[in-house]
Amino acid sequence: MHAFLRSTILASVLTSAYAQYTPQSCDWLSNTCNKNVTDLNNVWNSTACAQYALCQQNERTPASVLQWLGAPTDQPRLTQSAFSGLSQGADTLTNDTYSTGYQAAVKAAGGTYDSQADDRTVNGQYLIAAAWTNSCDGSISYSSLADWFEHSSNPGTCPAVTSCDGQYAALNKPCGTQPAEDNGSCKAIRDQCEFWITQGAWQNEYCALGAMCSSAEGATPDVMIRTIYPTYVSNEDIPTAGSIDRLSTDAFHNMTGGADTMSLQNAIDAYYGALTNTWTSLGGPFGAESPSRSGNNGPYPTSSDYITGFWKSVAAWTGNCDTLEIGYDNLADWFQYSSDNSNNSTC
Ligand SMILES: *[C@@H]1O[C@H](CO)[C@@H](O)[C@H](O)[C@H]1NC(C)=O
Ligand SMILES: *[C@@H]1O[C@H](CO)[C@@H](O)[C@H](O)[C@H]1NC(C)=O
Ligand SMILES: *[C@@H]1O[C@H](CO)[C@@H](O)[C@H](O)[C@H]1NC(C)=O
Ligand SMILES: *[C@@H]1O[C@H](CO)[C@@H](O)[C@H](O)[C@H]1NC(C)=O
Ligand SMILES: *[C@@H]1O[C@H](CO)[C@@H](O)[C@H](O)[C@H]1NC(C)=O
Ligand SMILES: *[C@H]1O[C@@H](CO)[C@H](O)[C@@H](O)[C@@H]1NC(C)=O
Repeated sequence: MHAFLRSTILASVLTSAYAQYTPQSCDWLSNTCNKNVTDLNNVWNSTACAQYALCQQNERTPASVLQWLGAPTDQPRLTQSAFSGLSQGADTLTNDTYSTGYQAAVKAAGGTYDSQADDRTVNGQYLIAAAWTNSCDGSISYSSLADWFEHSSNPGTCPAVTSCDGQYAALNKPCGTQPAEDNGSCKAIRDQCEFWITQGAWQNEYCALGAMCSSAEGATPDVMIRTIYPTYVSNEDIPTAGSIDRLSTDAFHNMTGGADTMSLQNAIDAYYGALTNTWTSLGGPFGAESPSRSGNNGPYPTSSDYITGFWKSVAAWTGNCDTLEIGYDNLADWFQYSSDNSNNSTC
């Protein structure tokens, strides 16, 4: 079973190295959005630059597009005129008007659009912006999209919904920052998760704990999984949180010490336990590493309040604020479904 998974991963890496997540046609737009032709004091009045920022979003934020242009950071909001260019004159931006407008923009920039290569990723770009603006119903309004241009680059600003279709995450990176008490501990947990993630993230306690602590930096389970896969694996080959097997009852009982519900104290113990005598790899490529106990510990959080913090947001999502005790089904649901329904509440 594991050998099968590994060879699948390795084989798909070879083909996906060529399948970039950014549409291949996106670069053409730098012919019509660049520092020579764009009004640098009103960049988001340019349909071409708005298109470019949207098709680059997995690699560059709108703020880094401005930086690349050498334009001031405090730009006026996206103008209605640029929005109309994006939406082909329609009041709202839909997948259809976005795709049609994008294809026209590529042609206008002197480029060619290859449906086979780009339809899926262009649709993916649309869905990312739709999720960020909480517009999964199929259309993005002018003001929501203007908000995306204005705010989506700001650290700590998380998307409303991670993904409209469970395939394309709104951000590949966490959108916030870890509190100081984390002290690098969450990364130490995620580094261990890497050894087993291709066998199903929720089949081991390291990835489970890693998803929970990553929520402290605004990363959903989907984003945590994508963070752990190497960048050479294309998004389409990375499983989403909801598409893999539910939390294993073994991993759950390891974290609860055998109890039927997981308490705050269990979470604290499991977290510190996972940082004690940590795993390291004796070698091998991603998906086929040889994990071994290192004899090393930590780094531990500087305070267990850190664990209390993320545990409370998980407990709020599962509706267990009264006791902070979470049963197996509820916790397993959090791993599967919280990426598509981030909820952002805490106890
Ligand atoms: C801008 O114009 C300069 C001078 O004509 C040229 O050298 C440069 O390549 C142009 N840059 C872009 C991005 O078109
Ligand atoms: C925005 O772009 C449109 C179309 O290119 C142009 O007519 C208009 O004058 C621009 N508006 C501003 C404020 O620059
Ligand atoms: C999005 O629009 C494109 C072009 O119109 C189309 O090929 C694609 O099937 C659409 N995707 C969805 C999910 O509707
Ligand atoms: C549970 O813990 C035991 C003992 O540390 C370990 O052997 C086992 O692999 C763990 N199981 C899971 C699913 O994490
Ligand atoms: C915090 O991290 C530093 C650097 O890794 C480490 O030396 C220190 O022991 C950690 N603090 C705790 C409480 O483990
Ligand atoms: C997230 O929000 C809290 C507080 O408003 C609710 O109690 C939870 O039920 C909700 N969780 C989900 C999955 O919607």
